[in-house]
Amino acid sequence: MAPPGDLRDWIALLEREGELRRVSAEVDPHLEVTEIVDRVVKAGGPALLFEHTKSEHPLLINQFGTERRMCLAFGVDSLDDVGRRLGDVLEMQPPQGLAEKVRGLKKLKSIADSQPKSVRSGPSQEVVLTGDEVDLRRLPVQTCWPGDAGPFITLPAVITKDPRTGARNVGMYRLQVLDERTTAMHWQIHKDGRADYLLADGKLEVAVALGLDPVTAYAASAPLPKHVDEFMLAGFLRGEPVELVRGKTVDLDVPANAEIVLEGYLAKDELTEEGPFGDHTGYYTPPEPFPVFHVTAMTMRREAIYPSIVVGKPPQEDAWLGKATERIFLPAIRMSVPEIVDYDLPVAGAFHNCCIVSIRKSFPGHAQKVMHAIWGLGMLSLTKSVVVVDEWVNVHDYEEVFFRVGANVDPKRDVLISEGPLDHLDHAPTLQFYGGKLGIDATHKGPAEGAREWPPEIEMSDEIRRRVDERWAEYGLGAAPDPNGSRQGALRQLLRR
Ligand SMILES: Cc1cc2nc3c(=O)[nH]c(=O)nc-3n(C[C@H](O)[C@H](O)[C@H](O)COP(=O)(O)O)c2cc1C
Ligand SMILES: [Mn+2]
Repeated sequence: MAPPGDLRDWIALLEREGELRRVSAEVDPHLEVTEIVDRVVKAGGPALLFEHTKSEHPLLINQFGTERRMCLAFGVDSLDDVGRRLGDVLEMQPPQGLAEKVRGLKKLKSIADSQPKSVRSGPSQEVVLTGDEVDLRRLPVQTCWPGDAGPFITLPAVITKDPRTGARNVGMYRLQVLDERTTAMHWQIHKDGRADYLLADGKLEVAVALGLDPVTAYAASAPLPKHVDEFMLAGFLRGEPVELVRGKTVDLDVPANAEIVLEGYLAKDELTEEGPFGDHTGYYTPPEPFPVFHVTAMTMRREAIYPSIVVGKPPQEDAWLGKATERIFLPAIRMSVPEIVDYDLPVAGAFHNCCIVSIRKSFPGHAQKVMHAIWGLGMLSLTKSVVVVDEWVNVHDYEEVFFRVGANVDPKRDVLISEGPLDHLDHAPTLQFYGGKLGIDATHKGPAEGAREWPPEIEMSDEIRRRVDERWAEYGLGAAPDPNGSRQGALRQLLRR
């Protein structure tokens, strides 16, 4: 099934699948929406389309809030399928024989087709407001938490160009609405949009797309290398190029199918206090200076739908955007570190606090090598703690990981304390951006690593297992117990997968 072409296709798909509820009661984007969504997300509930928001525009939220909806968005049965498609292209080898050549050509075509396509006009410019006509307060922008500094646009795709190369970047960076025509631009120090800004001379043009098809919206949050255009990833994952139209007041191309586009610029060195904001760390991030975004045009579809998301104490809706990234990028990570079998970024660890990784260990110090690899790999470099386990350990089963850490670790020998860059939002380190790293080697070790002879693990023999399977009914114990049976509450599943 092809992924949806725009937000309205997506809403229709969600509705057909019983994954969306329309709410006709009037609700207030000031705090009330958050409390509703917080309850619905935690119950694994549907996407919500609030039709009456004290503004002309309906508000869509929780579109990504379950694994099933994430899979619907990508048109797959499992998020690993998306990763495999990407991995297939990354691992392309010179083809041997005709059949492989044909398959290879198909893969190359899928890359060629992922390039964004320019079109002359698009629904995102049905309504064009410029200059004094622009009024951001007409959008149902949420104030998410009681301590927030004001309303924040939380699900944007922020488009910039590298002033040196012209290469496009798309990133999801929240925007605090300051008045009718300005917002703050919260790109953190490790992010690509900010790098474009630092390279700009005087001014940097920016466009912000709101209300995209779900794959393109996801792509804005994907941690690609700086020179790779997130719209290209979106085109590749959708199997159809992202269509772009020229901005009305900026020299940037914007998605033709967006519900709303904000065009404008940042003046170099014009900063404002951004925050506080109730963040995905579960804490408020304190006020900090960020650039001011001046909106020169606001273009829209007629009856535009405004998309939003709430972050806060995990788990929230963004958990599934993060899980999508975790799954989609596994094959790419394996390209650089092939001994990695699997990894898990626990939702409760806000993604950057912990990475559990299983490896095919083949030499002394291998676990330490992989820790350092993680600390040197793209956005994973900000990971605060890394737990390394052997290839047979299920990294998504946190109880099993806890068992391995408890059983296999001599803290004096197997815990590595290092230091390096940390997430912009991490409030724990003494210094912002820089601090301690923790590596825990929970793999099996032997004399070559200073351990004693490692004892064998307890396993029942296959023969006895088979016999008990066959004879289970004879024992009169009812249905055979499901090893995961009692543990599958919706929340628990989200936390453990
Ligand atoms: C809902 C949501 C909100 C986000 N808000 C921000 C933000 O305000 N600032 C930021 O720097 N990153 C934020 N991120 C993370 C970035 O989108 C992510 O790091 C992305 O890779 C940035 O794009 P870039 O790699 O092109 O810089 C957010 C992610 C999600 C899913
Ligand atoms: Mn980028």
